[in-house]
Amino acid sequence: MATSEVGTVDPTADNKENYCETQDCNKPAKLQCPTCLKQGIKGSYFCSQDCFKGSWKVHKAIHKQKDTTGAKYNPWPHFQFTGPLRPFPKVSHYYISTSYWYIYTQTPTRTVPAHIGRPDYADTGIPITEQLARQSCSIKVLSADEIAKMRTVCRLAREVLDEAGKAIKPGVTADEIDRIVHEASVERDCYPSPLNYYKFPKSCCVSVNEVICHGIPDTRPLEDGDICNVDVTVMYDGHHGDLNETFFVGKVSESRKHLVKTAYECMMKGIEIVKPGVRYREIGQAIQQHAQHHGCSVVRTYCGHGIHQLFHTAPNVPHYAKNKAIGVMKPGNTFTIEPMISQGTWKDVTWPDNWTAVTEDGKDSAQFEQTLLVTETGCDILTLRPEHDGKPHFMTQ
Ligand code: 1AY
Ligand code: CO
Ligand code: CO
Repeated sequence: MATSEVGTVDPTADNKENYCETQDCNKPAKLQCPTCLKQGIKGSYFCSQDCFKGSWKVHKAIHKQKDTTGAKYNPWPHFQFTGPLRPFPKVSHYYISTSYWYIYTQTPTRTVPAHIGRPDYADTGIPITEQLARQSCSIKVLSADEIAKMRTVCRLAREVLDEAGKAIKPGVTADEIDRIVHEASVERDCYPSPLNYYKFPKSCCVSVNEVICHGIPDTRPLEDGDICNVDVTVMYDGHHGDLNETFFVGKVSESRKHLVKTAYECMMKGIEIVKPGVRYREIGQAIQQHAQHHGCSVVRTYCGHGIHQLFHTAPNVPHYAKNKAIGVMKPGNTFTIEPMISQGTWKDVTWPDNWTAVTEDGKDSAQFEQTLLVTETGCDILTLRPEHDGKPHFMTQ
């Protein structure tokens, strides 16, 4: 969709044709839910009482949506949300599109100063070198010089994540966390790798509650009791370092604590088996066994990955058992382990923003990630937290 100018007119004004909110119905619709009318929620319409009744279980979550502008909005009336989380509708900037009003829940794109080294996709959104490398699926063995650069960038990535972690508390928005990540990266002469990677619009991923991964930072304030994953990757001196942690926001329920602890342990179970000669496909076995033992499931769509001069490359590292991953670990390989562990189903659904991955059943999901270097005897965790014995934030919060 082409966006043109920033406007000052009421962006919630309804001057367009409306269609039934029920998934796959799409008939012209004029009926509005009485609760929506009372609350001033725009964008939600139904063609008939039957569709309204059929959609009720999913539809009613919008009534609980929090808002600071007085304007509630359903941005994707034809998408069946799986849980209570919604993209946050606060209008800080909005754009007039040619065909209809579009409310932006994100703030404008941030820029990186010209003196900082940029990946090939920074301007085009297309990671050309990564796509060319995809044809050969060999796993790179890094030289001593390249390993030194990986140690440096992974230390910097850890510093950036720790800065974000300090800011996490109820009321802080994911957009503010993104600003902190962006500024902490730039202060260290790093490029925040997610920015414009396949056109991702922000500098890190922030994934709350039922969001599995790739949440786009928006202006929703974190709420007491949320679990919030921040995934940071930075590029420095031509190399990427990648890590993420799930944080507690205020006072978190015991069941969420159990999920986050299990996700952390799953990552550690995977890391423990890493040494030369082990097959990449064995990692998933160790992880799924632990997840299942604690009543949790393992997401299958998103995997760990090789990382060095490229953000995502060979090997592909599934976190589930009985996978067919290719390759044997060799000293000098660098890759991530980043299991996404869910409380219900392992199945994922992607929001219409084409990024936000959520659980199909709307139950919570948690994740941890480290970048690893295979050594002669095992592995070094290049993104380990230097203080607190390397413990993650949720254990020391
Ligand atoms: C990812 C992507 C964007 C990401 N993370 Cl902001 C951001 C954060 N995460 C993971 C865990 N990308 C990944 C992976 Cl494994 N791989 C890159 C992958 C992808 C991109 C977006 C979402 C998910 C996965 N790209 C694969 C596309 C390859 C298509 C292709 C291109 C050229 C030749 C053959 C195939
Ligand atoms: Co990712
Ligand atoms: Co990663």
